[in-house]
Amino acid sequence: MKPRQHGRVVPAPENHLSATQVRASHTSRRSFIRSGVAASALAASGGAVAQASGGSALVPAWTRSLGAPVVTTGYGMPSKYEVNVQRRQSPGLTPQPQASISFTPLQNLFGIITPSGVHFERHHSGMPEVDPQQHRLMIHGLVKRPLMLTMDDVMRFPSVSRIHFIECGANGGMEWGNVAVPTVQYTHGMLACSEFTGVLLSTLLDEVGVDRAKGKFILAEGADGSALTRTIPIEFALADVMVVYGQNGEMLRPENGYPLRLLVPGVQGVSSVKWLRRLEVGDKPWNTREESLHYIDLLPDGMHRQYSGLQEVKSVITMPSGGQKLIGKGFYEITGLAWSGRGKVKRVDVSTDGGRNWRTARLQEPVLTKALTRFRLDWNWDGAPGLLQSRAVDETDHVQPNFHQLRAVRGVRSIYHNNAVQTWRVQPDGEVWNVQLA
Ligand SMILES: Nc1nc2c(c(=O)[nH]1)N[C@H]1C(S)=C(S)[C@@H](COP(=O)(O)O)O[C@H]1N2
Ligand SMILES: [Mo]
Repeated sequence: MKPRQHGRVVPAPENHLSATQVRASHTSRRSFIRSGVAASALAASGGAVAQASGGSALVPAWTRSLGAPVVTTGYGMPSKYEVNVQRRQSPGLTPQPQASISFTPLQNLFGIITPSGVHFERHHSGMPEVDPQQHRLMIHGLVKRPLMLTMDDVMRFPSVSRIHFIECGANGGMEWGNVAVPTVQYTHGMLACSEFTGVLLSTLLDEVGVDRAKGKFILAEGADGSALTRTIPIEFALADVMVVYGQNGEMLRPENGYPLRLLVPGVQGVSSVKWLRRLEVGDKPWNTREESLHYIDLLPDGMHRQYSGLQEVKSVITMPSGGQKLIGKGFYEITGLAWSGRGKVKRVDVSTDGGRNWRTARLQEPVLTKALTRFRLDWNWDGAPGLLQSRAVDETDHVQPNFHQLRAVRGVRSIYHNNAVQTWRVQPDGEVWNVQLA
């Protein structure tokens, strides 16, 4: 069935930007669509208007003049019309901006790669300014040849580039009890996906000669003020953990751990220690502050679950999503992201009626392990209220739970590891709201 009318999605104005900035970007989109309509009317009328105006009526000013010269120096920035695409902090979430979170604007992004400039940030003690000349990585503990590496040393090892997501374990943490935040940026925006380049940790562990009989765990430590430490089981370390210096084709950004970070694919973000300065091989978990006080799950029986690092299968519709507005009935492409810490996404089903009926979405290639996967589904909105949901299944056949299923096991007192199905309500006026179904 061919869609007759193309619907439009208008992003919600964000109170973090001035009203003029928001209006400017809306106006340009509307006028683009209007000139498109005028162009088809013109074609139908045999081009009479074009002839009368000497053929220039539809030729915009920027086509009739010289543009700005080639920029030969400097670092390129997005168009000024895209100024609304910003990382945002949740006002009131954290009292200190140094120990805070900024969220990725998932509603504005395409494909699976997160531009480095809008990759969410989570710092426990602010962002240190690390001089790569002075930075060192120490590898020691139960090893034969302890090493102290400079950045130059690290970059001489054989390297790999791989696309993986990083998701903070607390992503969605505000929504355990009920709806708390309006947009997908805040519900799911502690999530990003990049092409990372670096050295496999297994390569470095080979170099130092791990004591394979006793060395079962690795402690990773950051060089920031929090000296953040996390224990990583050696199986993970040998499988696919990377010591990373490259992100999306360039050096890591300062906020993402410049010049060196750990990347533990599929595991909650906290294990991907930034500004990595030390790796110690040991025989048991360290039980550090970030493993005993934080990043633990309070279960309904009052027990704490520790070391539950894996990010389970999850998905979310990013468009249409909370805070956006559909302008008129007609065709919309529902699109979103799916991922699993256990491997590849196998299938994503989408419902527009709150889970009564499901249709299988198209998955955009490449579908990569422990990476974001883009899904899409055609939808003709008839103007009736809708309840949009997506539900992902991964290659290990884990199915994303709904809130009832998740709460039956986990209760409502957790912060971390909420992978429940998200519901967006489309109202008859086109407004989209974050809701949870009773
Ligand atoms: N040294 C150090 N590493 C750190 C952190 C930190 O505060 N200090 N935050 C962790 C947390 S909780 C997350 S979710 C990820 C976030 O990575 P990003 O800031 O690159 O998005 O980094 C992790 N690594
Ligand atoms: Mo995190």
